[in-house]
Amino acid sequence: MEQYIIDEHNNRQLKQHQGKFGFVAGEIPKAEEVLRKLEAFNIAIPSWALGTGGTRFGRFSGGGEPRSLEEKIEDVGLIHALNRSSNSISLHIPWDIPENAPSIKNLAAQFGLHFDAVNSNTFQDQPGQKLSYKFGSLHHVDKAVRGQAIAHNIEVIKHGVALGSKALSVWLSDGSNFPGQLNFRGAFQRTLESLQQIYESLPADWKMWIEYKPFEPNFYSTTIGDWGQSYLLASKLGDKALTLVDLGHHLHGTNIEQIVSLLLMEGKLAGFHFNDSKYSDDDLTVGSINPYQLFLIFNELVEGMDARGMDHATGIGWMIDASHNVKDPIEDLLQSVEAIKIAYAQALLVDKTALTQAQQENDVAKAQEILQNAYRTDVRPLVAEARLKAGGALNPISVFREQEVRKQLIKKRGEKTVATGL
Ligand SMILES: [Mn+2]
Repeated sequence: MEQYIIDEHNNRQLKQHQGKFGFVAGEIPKAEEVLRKLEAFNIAIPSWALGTGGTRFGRFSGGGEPRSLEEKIEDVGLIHALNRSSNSISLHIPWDIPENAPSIKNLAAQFGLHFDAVNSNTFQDQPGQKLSYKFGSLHHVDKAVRGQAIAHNIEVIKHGVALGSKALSVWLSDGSNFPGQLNFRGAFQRTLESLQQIYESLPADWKMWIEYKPFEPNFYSTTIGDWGQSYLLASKLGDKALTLVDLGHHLHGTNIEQIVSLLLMEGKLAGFHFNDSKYSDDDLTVGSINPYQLFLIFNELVEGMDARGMDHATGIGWMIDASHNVKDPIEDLLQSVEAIKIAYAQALLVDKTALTQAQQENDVAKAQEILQNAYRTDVRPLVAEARLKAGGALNPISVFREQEVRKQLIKKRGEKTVATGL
């Protein structure tokens, strides 16, 4: 995407934008500081979100999907050029094994991108794989299967080192489908021992992010099923191990913002996988179902990070983990990043002094007023202004559509391409 195209689009919309921005900026204190923080805030794009998602029932490609890691990087580069908020990509091994790491790193740098966490995969059997993960990987009763899964994770770290990543993200599907299938303590201990061996292979400046999920693909128990189990593992492993929160990995009604608050308090929050859901792990566009919950989570993040003097942009990992079946993946990712930045901006507007006082006085109605006053502020012109200042588009999706980018991608890559992923 040539910069002049974005500039021309911005010039056409500038007057209208300035009117809206001037109004909001006049209403809030410290607008400049909010803009600076918004400009610094980036969210990593997962390599598997650039193709159309599917379910076990089917997959309906929208065409022009990236056919290679290089094309995935090009797509993230386009997203970043439009929103100036997606300056990194998170790779999944083995779907995205870099054949030539220096040239991949170089290509990413040309788009202003670097590599976020690398993700291992022991939830599927790969072609030619010696032993099966049908009954789990790091928790498996057979030491040889565990050894294979450990070796895979160490291999993923090596790929990450070559690309300049700083974290290994581990999500295990290990669990059981029926009562009696598994000894819970045994499964936990074996998982811990396996993770310890992987942990020993982490470079000094690396982290291990341990993701949890309550169910699916197993339907009776999951060995790392909730934040407590992840936290227990991370605590036993050491300082480099942290708990990763994926918004879709909770049962209905779970108070995710409270989990976030306590993990931050303990210095054990690795970061986020953002998505939204109506029923369970739906992987819907961030903010599409419950934007208020997203705001409440960001409110705790901002408050908790400030309490520990952490940098919002770099203190923990920020990543989208979504996969959608009916939208253009690039448009969906632009929407997700926008929703995250809106929630972040709203959280920055919360009057903390007044909220603390209301809490101290048990003034419940006042506390709610303070939070909802921030939530109900239309911060979209602030987010747009931050994007404009960074060289992005006032309306990224409009540019994507005006330029008929998907049509060009289909012409170049074909109608029937399928990106590696789920
Ligand atoms: Mn996830």
